Amino acid sequence: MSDSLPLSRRHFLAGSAASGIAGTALATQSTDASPQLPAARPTFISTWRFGAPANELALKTYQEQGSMLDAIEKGIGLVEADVSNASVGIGGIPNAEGVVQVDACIMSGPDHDAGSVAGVEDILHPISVARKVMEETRHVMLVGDGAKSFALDQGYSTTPLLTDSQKTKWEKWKEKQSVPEIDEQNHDTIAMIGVDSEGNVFGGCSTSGWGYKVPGRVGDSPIIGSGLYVDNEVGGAGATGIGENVMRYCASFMIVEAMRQGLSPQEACEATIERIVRKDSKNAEELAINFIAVNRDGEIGAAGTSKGFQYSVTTAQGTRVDNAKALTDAEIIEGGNR
Ligand code: SD4
Repeated sequence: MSDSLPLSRRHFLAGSAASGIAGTALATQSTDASPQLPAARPTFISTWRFGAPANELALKTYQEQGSMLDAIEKGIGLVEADVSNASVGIGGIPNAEGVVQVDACIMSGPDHDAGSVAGVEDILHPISVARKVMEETRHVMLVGDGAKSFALDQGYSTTPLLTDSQKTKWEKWKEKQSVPEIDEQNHDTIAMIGVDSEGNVFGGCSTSGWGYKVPGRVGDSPIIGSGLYVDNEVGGAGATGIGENVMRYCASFMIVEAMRQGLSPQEACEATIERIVRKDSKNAEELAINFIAVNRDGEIGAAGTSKGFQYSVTTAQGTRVDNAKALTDAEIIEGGNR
């Protein structure tokens, strides 16, 4: 069984190309996994339903201020500040010691620059600190206490990220200490990719990671090429799900490289999932990996091994929240090699 990515385009998504971005307001959820929306620029695509208001803020920021990095930072910052979101920023599920440790990264396509922080405590906007790492240091990634000190040096203040309700849940968890599944309720990383009106590609990703993780555990989200990757010649991709199953494959990088070889964003997401599922000892469901992608033209794609994976896309025409195509083991095995 071949591991190689396909070298030719295949068109296996049919019937959904005509579905447009829904009107003005936030969207309609379509039932037919229809990621083939008309390409438009600027475009913002992000993981999950809560990506919709984040995209809208990103688009507004870009339209008003002209900066895609501001757009990505503000859009993701909205989700980081949302207390009700249990896997990003404040309100996130803590680690096994009851401490919220957050991860984030940002990438700028035109100069292929990147910044990242991991395992940071008490910082409300890790995406902003990741941007500072990119812009103010000669490094790409800072972790733990060093990242926190850097944030404080840059003028950010500390904010307790553990909410009372997450503390209560953690205390209950501690009694049992069972490893929580990453499922539909426990799945909230935001990865966002934006393409500006000229086709330049930018992206960011932010998470508090796997709930009750071993202290110090870092997932895919802040790892360039795993939870996020952009290449200005091609497009970008981002991930959500069990980071361990994404980072072992540099999956976002793999998707971007598949697009470079001529696949559409949708085909690239699916081909990458198929390649991982075929190789891995875990089945599709156990892998729990979900991806979004967009190319320079603003064409989008999304696919996952989790049935409930939704993504949000925003252009000047409006916002749409959609179910991503779910790839099961059976489909992948029946699908043959691609
Ligand atoms: C992680 N990928 O830390 C993140 C978690 C996630 O939906 O995306 N949850 O592994």
